[in-house]
Amino acid sequence: MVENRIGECESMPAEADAAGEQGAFITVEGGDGAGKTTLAKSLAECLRQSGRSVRLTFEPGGTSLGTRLRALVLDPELEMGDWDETWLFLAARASHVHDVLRPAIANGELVFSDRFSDSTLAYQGYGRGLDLERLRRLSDEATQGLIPDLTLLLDVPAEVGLARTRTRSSDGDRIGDADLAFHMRVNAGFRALALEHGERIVVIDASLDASSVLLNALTTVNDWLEARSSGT
Ligand code: T5A
Repeated sequence: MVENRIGECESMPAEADAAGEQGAFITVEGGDGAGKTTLAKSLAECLRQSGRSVRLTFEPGGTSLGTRLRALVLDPELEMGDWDETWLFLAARASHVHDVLRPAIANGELVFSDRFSDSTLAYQGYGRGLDLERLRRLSDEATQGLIPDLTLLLDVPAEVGLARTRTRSSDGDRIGDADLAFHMRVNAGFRALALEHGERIVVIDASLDASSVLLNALTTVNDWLEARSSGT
């Protein structure tokens, strides 16, 4: 259940974005157990309380096809090559983009996606060692050029994130169960992407408690919405 973090939500002005009907696409990224799902749900709740039309979605998933592909790609019993894994994530993303993301953005919704293309670059590129330029080209085809307006990158040491995920029961996760060195490469990859795309990726310290992470993320989203509505 999502905690109702009233105090943090109150920091969100009701009329933060004068152009409230304009859609936006915001992604939440980070390593396993960084707290993306927790944050995305709380953010969506706060923004809905401020009267916005908010869509919360995730990858891999978000569509019927994506849900089936998620089960396949995370199945610890299933062996697959690194490019096979990549194609499954890209297929899930393509259906997510044309069935969910583009229509919701066009409809004026504030769309939050728990993971998107940066995850493919961080996990399959930096983590698995696949060619980054090829991944970028394929990703661009899968998304038909859709780029997030803003990305919140939750940064936490890999061992802290993994410890968080391992406190809950799970049937196993083919990627989450990879060794610590893999997850450290993924995190380093996310940080490299943040340096490369400083215009849209904001790094948030996710080793803080969940309320502080939410407050920092709300401030970031609010600042971005205000800057957009004032045209700066
Ligand atoms: N993947 C995905 C790829 O390899 N390539 C791709 O292109 C894509 C899209 C599944 C896997 O697929 C990989 C990455 C993943 O390995 P996922 O379902 O998003 O993707 O998997 P996870 O990142 O593992 O998602 P989790 O739900 O496990 O982690 P979250 O969402 O980051 O963390 P969350 O919010 O569920 O929190 C985990 C625990 O920590 C607590 C929560 O209560 C929960 O118990 N928590 C905190 N504890 C302390 N302080 C905080 N600030 C906390 N925030 C949350």
